[in-house]
Amino acid sequence: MYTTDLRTAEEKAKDAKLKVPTKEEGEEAFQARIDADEYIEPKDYMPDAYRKTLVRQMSQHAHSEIVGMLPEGGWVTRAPSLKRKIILTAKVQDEAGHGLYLYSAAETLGTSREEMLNQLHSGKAKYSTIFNYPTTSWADVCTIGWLVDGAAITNQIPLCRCSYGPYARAMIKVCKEESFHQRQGYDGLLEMMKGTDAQKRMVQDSFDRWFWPSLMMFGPPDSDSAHSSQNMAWKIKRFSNDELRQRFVDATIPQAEFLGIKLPEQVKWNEETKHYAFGELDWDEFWAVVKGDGACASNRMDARRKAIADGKWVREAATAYAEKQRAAVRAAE
Ligand code: BYC
Repeated sequence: MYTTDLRTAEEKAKDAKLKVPTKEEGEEAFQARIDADEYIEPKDYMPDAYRKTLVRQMSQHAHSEIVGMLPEGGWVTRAPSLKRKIILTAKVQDEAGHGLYLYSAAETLGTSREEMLNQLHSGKAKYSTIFNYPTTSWADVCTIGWLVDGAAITNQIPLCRCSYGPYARAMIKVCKEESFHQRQGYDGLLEMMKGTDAQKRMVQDSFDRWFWPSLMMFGPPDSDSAHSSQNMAWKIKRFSNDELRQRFVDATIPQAEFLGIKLPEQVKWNEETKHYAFGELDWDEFWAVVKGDGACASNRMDARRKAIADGKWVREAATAYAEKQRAAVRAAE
């Protein structure tokens, strides 16, 4: 009789004695590895919910990188000098690279890039709220570098120690590049603050519009964060949304003061806590933007869908070429 089981009788007897762990035992052993700060790798056992939340967060992160290219990409031709154009082009290309690392890392969990992109384009998957705000001046491009990339670094440095190995490793390179982005943005603003009154007003106006949305990048308050407690137990997140938001405010306010920006009245140093207080954010606005009501939401998705449709022939040509190469290799063997 035909059989695919090629084990000897001895091996079969040995295997029969092996005890298959129950789901509970598997999850306990998994949590013990997390508690011991071990990295979880793609072929290791992981609970379905761990896999699911990682695909959710990593794909949302990847989508944010490629949607984030759109507001800045629109300014490449309008950058004020050749130097600024070159720097901005490099930054926008870096964001594409970040998307690539993140989609690749997420694919190791068994969801294809095509599937993740379909979820973005059908409106099922989220991307960061910040990219649904309009970029109306050159100062906005610099403010995005300073505040948006600055907030991203604050969030992503702890992700370099995330329990899922491929995500943690992707974050190390991303953070190095984001820190260049943050500095180029701040440098652009410093330059403008040395300029005319109109340039200074442009910087102030830009800060006033982007400061609050940049604080919303850290997600809802801890009390409303559905995923935080489990994701912290799994060491995907190392700090809560509110902790990271506070860390970002504390680092950013002295930088704003150095620039000569007038701060919102809610922002005040608290001598007791040794932190800057900043009052309550407009959480109704946050949830409305999360649900797709942002000023630029439909533009962003139209641009993404157009890019996918326009690039179809390139993907088909690349696939046909790769197939031709494989056939040539097979023929030569
Ligand atoms: N925007 O339970 P919570 C960049 C959703 S891009 C939209 O706290 P979690 C850059 C959340 O998904 C940087 N949605 O969630 C690129 C959840 O909804 P679902 C992007 C948000 O996951 C180009 C619900 O609200 N960085 O650097 O524990 C140019 C409840 O939230 C947002 C990342 O993506 C938001 N802001 O924590 C320049 C970092 N916040 O999924 C720069 C990786 C929350 O249940 N992501 N939601 O339907 C994270 O660290 C976490 O996912 C978050 C949220 C802190 C964002």
